[in-house]
This record gives sequence, structure tokens and C-alpha cells, in this order.
Amino acid sequence: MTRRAPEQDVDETQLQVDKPKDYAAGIPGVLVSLQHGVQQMGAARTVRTLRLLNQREGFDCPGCAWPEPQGHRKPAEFCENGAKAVAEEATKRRVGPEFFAAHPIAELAQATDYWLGQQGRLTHPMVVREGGTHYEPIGWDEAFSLVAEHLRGLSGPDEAVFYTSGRTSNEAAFSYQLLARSFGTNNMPDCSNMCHESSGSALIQTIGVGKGSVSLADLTNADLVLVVGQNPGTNHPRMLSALEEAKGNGATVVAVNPLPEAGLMRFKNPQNVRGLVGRGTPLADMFCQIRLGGDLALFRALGHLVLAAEDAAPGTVLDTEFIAQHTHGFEQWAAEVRDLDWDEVDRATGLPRAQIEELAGLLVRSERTIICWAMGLTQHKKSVPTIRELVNLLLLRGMIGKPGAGVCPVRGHSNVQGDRTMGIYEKPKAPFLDALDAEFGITSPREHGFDTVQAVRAMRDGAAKVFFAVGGNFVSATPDTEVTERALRNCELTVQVSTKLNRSHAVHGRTALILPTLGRTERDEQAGGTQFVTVEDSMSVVHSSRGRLAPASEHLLSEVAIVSRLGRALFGEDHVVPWAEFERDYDSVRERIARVVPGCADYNRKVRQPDGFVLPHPPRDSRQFPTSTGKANFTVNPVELIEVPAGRLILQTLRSHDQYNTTIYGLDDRYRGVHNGRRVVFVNPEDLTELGFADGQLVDMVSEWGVGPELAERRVKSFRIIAYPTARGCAAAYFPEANALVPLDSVAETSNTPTSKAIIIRLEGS
Ligand SMILES: Nc1nc2c(c(=O)[nH]1)N[C@H]1C(S)=C(S)[C@@H](COP(=O)(O)OP(=O)(O)OC[C@H]3O[C@@H](n4cnc5c(=O)[nH]c(N)nc54)[C@H](O)[C@@H]3O)O[C@H]1N2
Ligand SMILES: Nc1nc2c(c(=O)[nH]1)N[C@H]1C(S)=C(S)[C@@H](COP(=O)(O)OP(=O)(O)OC[C@H]3O[C@@H](n4cnc5c(=O)[nH]c(N)nc54)[C@H](O)[C@@H]3O)O[C@H]1N2
Ligand SMILES: [Mo]
Repeated sequence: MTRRAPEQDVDETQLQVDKPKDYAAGIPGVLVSLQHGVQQMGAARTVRTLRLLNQREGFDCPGCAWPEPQGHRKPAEFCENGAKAVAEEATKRRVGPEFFAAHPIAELAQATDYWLGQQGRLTHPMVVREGGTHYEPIGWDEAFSLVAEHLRGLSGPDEAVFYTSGRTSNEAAFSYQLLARSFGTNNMPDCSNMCHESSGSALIQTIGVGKGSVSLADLTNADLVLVVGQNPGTNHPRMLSALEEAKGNGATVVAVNPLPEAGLMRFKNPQNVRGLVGRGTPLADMFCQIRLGGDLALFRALGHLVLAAEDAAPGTVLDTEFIAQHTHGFEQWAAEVRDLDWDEVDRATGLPRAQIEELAGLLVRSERTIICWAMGLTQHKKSVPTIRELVNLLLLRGMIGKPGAGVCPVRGHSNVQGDRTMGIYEKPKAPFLDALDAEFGITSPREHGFDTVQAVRAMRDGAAKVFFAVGGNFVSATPDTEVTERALRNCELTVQVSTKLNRSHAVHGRTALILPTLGRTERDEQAGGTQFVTVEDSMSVVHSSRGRLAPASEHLLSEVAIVSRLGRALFGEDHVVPWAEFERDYDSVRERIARVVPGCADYNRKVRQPDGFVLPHPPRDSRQFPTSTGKANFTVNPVELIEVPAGRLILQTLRSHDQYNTTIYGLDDRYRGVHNGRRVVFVNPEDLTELGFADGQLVDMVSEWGVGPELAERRVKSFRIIAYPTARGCAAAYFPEANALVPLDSVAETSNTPTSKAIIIRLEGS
């Protein structure tokens, strides 16, 4: 216990690299899930816990937001990485007061994310006061008074920031946004700002709803599925089963990615014997190895070719009836893309023209097309126009609002979509606030609040002074690590509601609190009886989740209880919001959700249905498009090439197979052949030769941002080069180790999402 926290996980000479795998899951997947479970929870608890995962009477997986099948569920409705997420939470390891007494905060701040996470579950509320060197225990009541005191002492409510990570339940999220708005601010940044914000921005503008338009049944019945900028083998493994089923029904699957990700190439389904012992199913029929940021040019070229096919055989390719009846702006868009600069497409995508033509042919012949995407599309400067262009492509052939077709942004955190539905948003719409105000008799602020990037700036500049986070790991998840650390240290108070220890506890404001909370897997007992919570998956299905395990410590409070007690401390017992009742019985929160949140009428009954219920989605349900024009909008999206100076590479930051965002499960990335280390950078062998570097060499990565006297450099040290078959000119390294390279001001247009997938870097021998 008193062992000093190591500043490095392993001596990097321990790192081993072998050939990348060409398949995902199979027997190694099953073994690894059990191994993680047994290490963290012991054998009996592993079996008991995994049996309840994603079952109707059990709990929703705290891993990704992939939906469960409606109706029939398999006995094992989870994947290797879901099992790891559960093992992390249900671990028997504990971080209590003795741990904090033994480890000064300065030491914790030096430790790696991996080591911090491995220490176990937080058990007691802890505080460090100004000038303190160690966290010390504090009672819950005193903790809430302390927060309330700091909040009341601010010059105005906008000096407070209320962050949310996407694991928070609907009940906690609804209460939390109500607390922030009752206090008087819309400063509610969330992980979505760094994640699918670009998808929401683009979809709202084009189809009027910022969510995906397909169900799981649509996916398995599509005849063409494009998986763009996504690595489902690692991040949404259960999606591979759906793709396998779609293929079984005759679908063609196309992967668009700079990396040949194992799961997209071949899948050995661990849920059937053939998958375990056989060669598995080749998933992608076509692999377009695109350059980073090349997708806008690709979609434009595809639109151009579809249009050309229509021009060559009028009346046979486009869905002219759909276009006439349901869309706006087609002519303007068509005039723009009829004239295509192939040279620009070539430079942006790096794809052979014949392959783009072949893909256009697939689109022209498809009756039911779905495009799936994730961070490879959302974390670029031109993300919003790229996703708008993807929508254009689908609109051309009427691929929205019919079975087997549509847009499928694959969400990250298990309830990130639900949190937004419940009002966690820095730019809330007036009708939502009006309903909230009418229900509770409060006056919500109308000015927009800070998103994540703006919140960092505000804290850095002293404009925000109290930072309160329900979940997440703000310091490690946000870009520009040095700036973010400075921003948090500049706060008067930082509060982290967390399950596990992470860097955001070690890099803190002048006073800091850790408020330990129940996880999704744990039993939630309140005065009104055993509670359940609700969540929304990536396909707008809302359902219940019931924790079953004994809580990690008797001192934990649920997130709903924490928000409610803070509400009482801040506003007093006779506030218009019945905070005590909210905590006593979550049905009372759900009654309010039913009256305030669109689509949630009769919420308490509907979430008790075996599979929950599906939220309305007008484009999907009835081809109604609630946009500014009342129709689906075609938009014009000019290509802008990423300028890469000579001798530089474009770097993307991504996830290994052994992590959940900033939670590092282990030091392997099995599918990419990396073992026992994370400080690596993947570079194409031909680029290495051209740049004068070699496989295995240790280098610093230096990012370059701005021009002339404005040029700023950021450096991370000692990364080992791995020669890897990524697209030419493109490199990859893991998040969060490479976050220090992402400039705070380098963001996507409109969505303000950090450009984590496109940073100009050079390598330097270290
Ligand atoms: N096990 C596990 N599951 C997770 C997570 C986790 O960390 N671990 N995180 C969760 C969260 S919050 C999220 S948001 C999702 C993330 O899910 P993903 O988006 O799959 O995650 P990344 O690792 O960021 O992978 C990005 C993928 O896009 C590709 N890519 C990068 N840039 C481009 C580009 O310009 N064009 C194209 N076409 N492709 C590109 C990369 O090569 C990579 O395959 O997963 C969720 N699920
Ligand atoms: N460079 C780079 N940066 C990125 C990304 C990238 O691809 N590249 N991806 C971005 C994306 S997509 C996302 S979503 C963000 C993620 O940003 P965050 O959501 O802020 O980060 P996580 O690592 O998911 O948060 C992990 C912490 O959440 C806490 N936690 C876990 N479960 C619970 C729970 O049930 N309740 C509470 N209260 N706390 C809990 C634990 O203490 C754990 O340490 O990072 C973003 N940052
Ligand atoms: Mo995410």
C-alpha cells in the first residue's frame, strides 16, 4: 500500500511488437474477458456479475452505447471490453483514507493513468484544503456545505462549471441540469463536446434531429453498410455481431479507415462454435484506406459519381420523388458537385480512383444503405461539413426514413445520448427551458454556457472558479494537457464525483473534493426502497438498469443522492425543487422527466416495459424533418485540404484495445500487435524511410500549430516508432498520452470539438 506511485508503467525496453492481427474476438477475446474479471473480482463474483450484464433484470453495460437486441437476448449479451469495463467497476480493490494518507497528492500527480486506475474503488468522501499536501476524510454534510458555500461566494453563477461524463443515468442527469439552471448557469460542458458534437451539429442542420435514424433491425437488414472512421472490434465489439448478421442477409460491408482495423477485416464470433474454432467471417468486402481527414473529399466525389450516373441514365438513380417532396437545396448542391476537382480528391483521400468508382457503383445499386461512423469523422476541423456531405449522399437516394437505411453515428459512453436528451447541454433550446421553468417555477438562464474548450479557457483566465464534475476525467480527456492542468489548478474549488481514482483528483483547485459514488453495477437503496435508473442507447432506446452488487463501500452515495443533497445545501429545504423526494424515490424524478422532456410522456410506465421504449425520431418515423426549412437540407461543403509541410505527418490519437478512454485496463493492444507499453507511434514504413527514421527508434513528437511568429510547438517525449500499415503521411498514437500535442484552439468548425484526429507533427530523435 505504501509503495510509491511509479512515474512510468513499464520500462519501455519491455515493449514487444508483433504482427497486427487480421481478426477480432475468437477464443483470445473470451479468455481475456474472464482473466480481467477474475483478477479484479475473483471467480465467483465474475460469473455472478457477467450473468446480469445487459439482461432485462440486470444492469446496462457501463462500456459503450451499443444497443441490446429487442426481444430475444443471448445469455451472454456482452463483449470482451464490456467485461473489462465491469471488472474495473466491480473490482475488490479499494482506495480509502489510508491510501490517501500514504500517498501525497504531488506523488499521485506524477503517476500514470494506468497506475491510478488500478488502485481500485474510492470509498470515502475526501478533501484537500488550501495548501494541503494530502487528501483527508470529510463527512458528507460538511462536503456539501463546503460546495454550497463556494458556489454562493461567487460573483455570479457563470463562474461555476458543471461537467458531465456520459455514464450518468437519466435521473441523475435531469436532476443535475436542474440544479445548474436553478443556480443560474448553462455552463454544462460534457464529454459529448469532445465526442459526437460534430454529428449532432451536422444532423440538426440537415435532418432536424441530432441522433441516429436506424435501429438494430435496420442494420441487420441493410444491403450496404459503410463503417467510416470507426474501430468497432475494440470500441463497439457487439456491433461486429450485427455486421455479421447483416452479411448473412446478403449485405456488403465497406470499411473506410486509414488503418486496417482487425475487427473490420475478420470476425470470430465468440457466441457461436463456428466463430470460436473456425476462421471467422471476413466482414469488410471493401477496405478504403483513406488519409486522415480525407472523408469530405471522398463523400463529395461519391456524390459527384452518383449524380453522373443519374445524368447518364436519367430517372434511374436518384430518388427524385423523395428529393422533390422531402428535401431542400438539391439544385444548388448538384451545381456545386457536378464540377469536381479530381486532383484535390486524390490528394485528400489517397484512394485509387477505380476504388471510389466501385464504391459509387455499390451506392447506386443499393436499395438500403446505412452509414455508420464514430471519432474518425467527428474530431477534425472539417467534421461538421464532412458529416453534412455524408447526409447529402444518403438523401440523393432517399436513404432516410425507410427500413434498412439511414444515418448511424455510433455513440461512445453508455448514456451520453440520454444525458443530452435530459438537458445536459450548454446551448439548451428555449422550449426545453420553458418547459423546465413551467414545471418547477424557476427562471432558467437563456444565455448559452461554456462547452468543454470554452470552460478550459474560462478557468485558465480566471473567469470560472468552481469546477464540479459528475464522472469523467477532465484533465486527461481534454486537449492541451499543460493548459488544462493550469486551468484546473487556477480554480478556487474542484469537485469530482467519481467511482475510481484518476488524474483529475491529483490536478486540482485550491480546495478539492472527491465525492465517491455508486457505479452502474451496484445496488441502490434509498429510503423509498431499491431504486433503478434509466439510460438511452445509441439507437434512442430508453430502458432501465438495475445494479445488483453490494456497493464498494457503505459510505457511497448515488449520483442522484449527491445532486439532491447538494440541492438542499445550496437552496435550502423549502426550495421549489423537492430534492429530498428526488433522493427518496427516483420515480419522483421520472414524473418530472415525463412532463418536461419531449417524447417521455408516461415515462414511469414505459421504462418498466421489458425492453423499455424508443424515443420518437420524426425523420426515421415519418420522414418529417424539423429543420429551418421543414425539409431535409442538402448543403454545400467545400473541401479544404489539410496543409502538411514537408517532413511532417498528420497524427491521430486513438484508443488501444486495453482502455476505456482515460481508464487504462492494461498495457496491450492485442489486435495491433503491441504488448506491454503505450508510448508508441504508428508510422507507415515508406514514410519512415523518407523521413530518415527506423522502426523501433525512440522519438519525441512535436506538434506545430500556427504560422510565422504565432507558431507554437508542443512536445511529448520518448515514443517508440512502430512501422505499421497506416495510410501514407498519417501517424497514430494513443490518447491520453498524446493529448498534450492537441492545441486547445485547434477545433472543429461549429461543434468546437478538439481535432484529436488531425494534428501536424514532426518526429525528432530523442
Ligand atoms: N473498449 C472501449 N470501448 C469504447 C471506448 C474505449 O475507450 N474503449 N470509448 C467509447 C467512446 S467515448 C467512444 S466516442 C467510442 C470511440 O470509438 P472509435 O471512434 O472507434 O474510437 P477511436 O479509437 O478514436 O478510433 C477512431 C477510428 O477512426 C479511424 N480514423 C481516424 N481518423 C480518421 C479519418 O480521418 N477518416 C476515417 N475514415 N477514419 C479515421 C481510426 O483509424 C480508428 O479506427 O468508443 C466507445 N467505446
Ligand atoms: N486526444 C484525444 N482526446 C480525447 C478523445 C480522443 O479520441 N483523443 N476522445 C474524447 C472522447 S470521445 C470522450 S467521450 C472523452 C471522455 O472523457 P471523460 O468521459 O471525461 O473520461 P473517461 O475516461 O470516460 O472517465 C473515466 C472516469 O469516470 C469515472 N467514472 C466511471 N464510471 C462512473 C460512474 O458510474 N459515475 C461517476 N460519477 N463516475 C464514473 C471514473 O472515476 C473514471 O476515472 O475524451 C475525449 N478525449
Ligand atoms: Mo466518446
